Amino acid sequence: MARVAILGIPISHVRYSVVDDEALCVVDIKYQNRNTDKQRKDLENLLSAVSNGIKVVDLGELPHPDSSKIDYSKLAESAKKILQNAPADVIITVGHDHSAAFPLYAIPGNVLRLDAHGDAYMFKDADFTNFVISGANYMHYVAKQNLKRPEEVMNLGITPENISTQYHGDGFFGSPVNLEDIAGIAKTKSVNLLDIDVDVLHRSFALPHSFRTSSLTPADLADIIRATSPRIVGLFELVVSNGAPYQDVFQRRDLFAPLCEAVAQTAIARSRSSPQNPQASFVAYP
Ligand SMILES: [Mn+2]
Repeated sequence: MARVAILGIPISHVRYSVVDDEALCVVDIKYQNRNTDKQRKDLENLLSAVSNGIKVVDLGELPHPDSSKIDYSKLAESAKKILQNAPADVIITVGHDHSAAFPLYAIPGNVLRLDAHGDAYMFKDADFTNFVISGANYMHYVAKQNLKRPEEVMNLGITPENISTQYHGDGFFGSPVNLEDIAGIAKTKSVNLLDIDVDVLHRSFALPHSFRTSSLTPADLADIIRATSPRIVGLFELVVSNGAPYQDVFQRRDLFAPLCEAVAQTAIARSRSSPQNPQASFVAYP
């Protein structure tokens, strides 16, 4: 039976302040144990409700030894270990601050990033002195630290007026695309990670806290999931503005049921063609 696993990455922002267009200077990001417990449970229930063709596995939270200072290289290492070995066809990761997606960029493969923002604010201190990773700048860090090559990432900051890779700092990651083309373009690359900020949805579907919204519908997102067939789907910014988790987020079925259905279908398709299945990967020669 196809398997979908759930992993929480419990990083929340406590304080955020945009100082000017170029630098986001005041941030306070915390690792908060068990902060995704209710969301993982609700997501598990929703996945099981929309599809009886899958088994849902809760992987718990990405572990981190110390909550006072986040060590992103340790998180990246454990993300690699857990996600590459997870007994699952598709893994959904849930998190609050979008910087929680950062550890996923340590995992090999192409990324499609969907957001109302590019999350690649530059820092004035180009050598990263006093750099604090946040949901506004982590893609700048990914680029500058060469965690991914530009051709491995399609970073789309989509606004209602303009579908483009805007806010991406210094020209990394491609050029503007049309909304209708996203699934088609993404299909031409094999996408391992689909990194989604829920503010990429149109405001009629928005969660109450979204700072700014975009133009996609849940059906658009479901189409993109089916077209790209990713192994990892990250859902981020599942918070209210004061940093507390938006507890009932997965009870918004209008928003998340289509995504869960698409993930279940992807898991079923991947389980049938999985190279991990020895019967599928070895050809019997006469
Ligand atoms: Mn974001």
